[in-house]
Amino acid sequence: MVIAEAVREALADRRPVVALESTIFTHGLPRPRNVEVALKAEDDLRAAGVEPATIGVLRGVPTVGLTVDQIRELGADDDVIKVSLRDLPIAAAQRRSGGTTVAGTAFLAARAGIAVFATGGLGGVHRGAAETFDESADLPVLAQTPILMVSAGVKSILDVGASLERLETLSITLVGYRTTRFPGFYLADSGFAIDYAVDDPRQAADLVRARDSLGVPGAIVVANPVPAEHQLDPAEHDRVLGEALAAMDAEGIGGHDATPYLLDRVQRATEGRSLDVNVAVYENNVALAGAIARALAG
Ligand code: PSU
Ligand code: MN
Repeated sequence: MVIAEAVREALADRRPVVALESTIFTHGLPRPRNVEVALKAEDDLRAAGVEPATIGVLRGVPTVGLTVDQIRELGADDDVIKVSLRDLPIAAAQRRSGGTTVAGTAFLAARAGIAVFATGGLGGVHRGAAETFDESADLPVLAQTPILMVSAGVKSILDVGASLERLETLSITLVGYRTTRFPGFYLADSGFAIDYAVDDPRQAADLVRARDSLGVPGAIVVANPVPAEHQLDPAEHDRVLGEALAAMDAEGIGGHDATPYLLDRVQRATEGRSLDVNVAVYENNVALAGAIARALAG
């Protein structure tokens, strides 16, 4: 694995660093918006005094701190694969380029010594998982990865209740940001309550210090709702998602194709409105992750 010099220096100087995933721009968002969003996230962090570390696999090399050109290359590559943790050895040995999921990114970020990570919405338990066993590797990997993850809950295409149960079973520390309503990715409120909240970045940083001093092995998830004025209309959300799930069933799609399929389908059915929400969710999470990284460094 390669760690970019800027990231290595920031870590050595104990300056704030935030890890960013690459599946969001290789598989989650359509071109050309994908690369614009990825680069803007980096610019926003730098403007806030935080070193961004976008993580992905470039022609077989797991890279922590992709350059602008490398982000453009991954974002335009038609053969780019989706790299969860189990796919890392394949991508490396077979010299493939890959967008790393939350699972793949969290693993590489923690190995590089990065403490804070931002995504849009975590993976979780898919609907129908009682039959298919389809649960994102994001959850078990976070259970064994000491990182703080900012996410707008789990993606609303999932079984949110089951995902919350699995977060509990897997001993992933979970707090809302200024709320005890669990966010629903496209929606500020998924309809589920959680037990605890933090009210500012300093309190989130306190959780990291407590976790580390106790030796608790897994991740802390800070569930950050999209501001209500940016959320998708709940009625439109429910209707479009119902149609997308039915279409996925009819086409027999599952496994690692399920998440990109559903996100794309919802984006098209909402004529891009869900895409704007997805981007707003992500920017909101990147900003909070930056503030937490600063609190942790300061
Ligand atoms: N958040 C987004 N868009 C995405 C993802 C997250 O706003 O595309 C990606 C993340 O990389 C996450 C993955 O890890 O979706 C989950 O896929 P799966 O359910 O196959 O594990
Ligand atoms: Mn899956």
